[in-house]
Amino acid sequence: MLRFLTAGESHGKGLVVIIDGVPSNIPLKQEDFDSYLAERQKGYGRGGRQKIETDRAEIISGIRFGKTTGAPVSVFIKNRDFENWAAKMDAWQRPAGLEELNIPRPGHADLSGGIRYNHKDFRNVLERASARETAARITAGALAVKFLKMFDVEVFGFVDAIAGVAAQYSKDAPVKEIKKLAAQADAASQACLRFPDKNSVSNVKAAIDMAVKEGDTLGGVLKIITSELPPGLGDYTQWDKKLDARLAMALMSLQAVKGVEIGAGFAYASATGSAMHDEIFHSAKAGYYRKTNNSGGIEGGMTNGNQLEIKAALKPISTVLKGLKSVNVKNKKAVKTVYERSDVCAVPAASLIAETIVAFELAKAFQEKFGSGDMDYILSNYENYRKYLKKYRG
Ligand code: EPS
Repeated sequence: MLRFLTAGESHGKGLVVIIDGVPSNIPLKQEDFDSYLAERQKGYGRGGRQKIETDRAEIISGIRFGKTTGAPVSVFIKNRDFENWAAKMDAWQRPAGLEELNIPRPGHADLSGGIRYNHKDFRNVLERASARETAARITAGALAVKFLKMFDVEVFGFVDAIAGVAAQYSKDAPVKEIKKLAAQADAASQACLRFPDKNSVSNVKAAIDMAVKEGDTLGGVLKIITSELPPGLGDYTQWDKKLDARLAMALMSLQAVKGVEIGAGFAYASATGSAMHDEIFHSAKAGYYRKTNNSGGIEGGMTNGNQLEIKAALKPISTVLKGLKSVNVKNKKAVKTVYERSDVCAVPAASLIAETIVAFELAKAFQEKFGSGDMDYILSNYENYRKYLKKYRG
């Protein structure tokens, strides 16, 4: 089974990811990892930390002469900022006079994590809860993206809305089209926003500028779409095999995500069945097909052959410059939170990370259906399945 674990602190030596169950003979280049790492650091509204870091994937194991070997792939990503934190993050010696962080930030893991692990110095919590962890996670996802490309599957994560400014685009547009729209808007605004609407991208930029000015932060909605997937990935027979459930869990694990919606999602709840369900048609050329995709490509916990459409809602970053009411846990005094350098809006970066999170879950589903071990073996099983699908559709 394909899986990964990450370790590392935001201001520690670096981040580590171990990806287990990787098939052999996936061709990879340094660039396949580093392009995702570099893109993750971009995004209008990011904080000062990204000027310090130049994230690069140092391959420790599992790749030889440009191909995966089948052994666990392990990767190290150095934190350049560690130089400035070496004493404060030392494994053994506490520097004399080091101040503790005793004021938990509302919205962050600080207080709940402090209670969970019995810390009153919240640095022990925030270092690991920080979204810096996604630098490790995106590396696992980048490998999954490469795996899916071998099946001609593309995944794209982009920004659907920031601060209530929603992108206007054709909702069922394919990956290629949305990618083009997002690139056009980025070029028009001279900012990395991954927002597929050049007419209102300046409003998004202005909303972020305003939040910076007011010492506040912003959230938004991100969307992930794929090219058409083969039907039958995932499973309806057991709760933890359902693909929609697994995608939702994986996306909810991304820092700051508070909601996940598949296809028309919440709109189903206030509509009639006859208005919403994607009716089934058949033609000799197309086989079974739908004219709508309200299901977001998933029915009964399985892909139905349409493109996947998932949204996630991101809360505003919880480190807020203007400060929020909190309590000093040492003396129980009511205080305002103290500002630590952070992002103002991380939705564009989160949309890219979400792209790789979805890719990883899909790669798992492909492996479950078509096998593990060697890539040639997996691809030949996939070819057989495509023949079976042709026969089935008649
Ligand atoms: C991040 C690095 C962090 C934050 C951000 C994500 O760096 P620093 O704390 O040194 O500024 O900018 O983390 C958070 C938003 C958070 O809430 O922890 C990164 O590399 O993505």
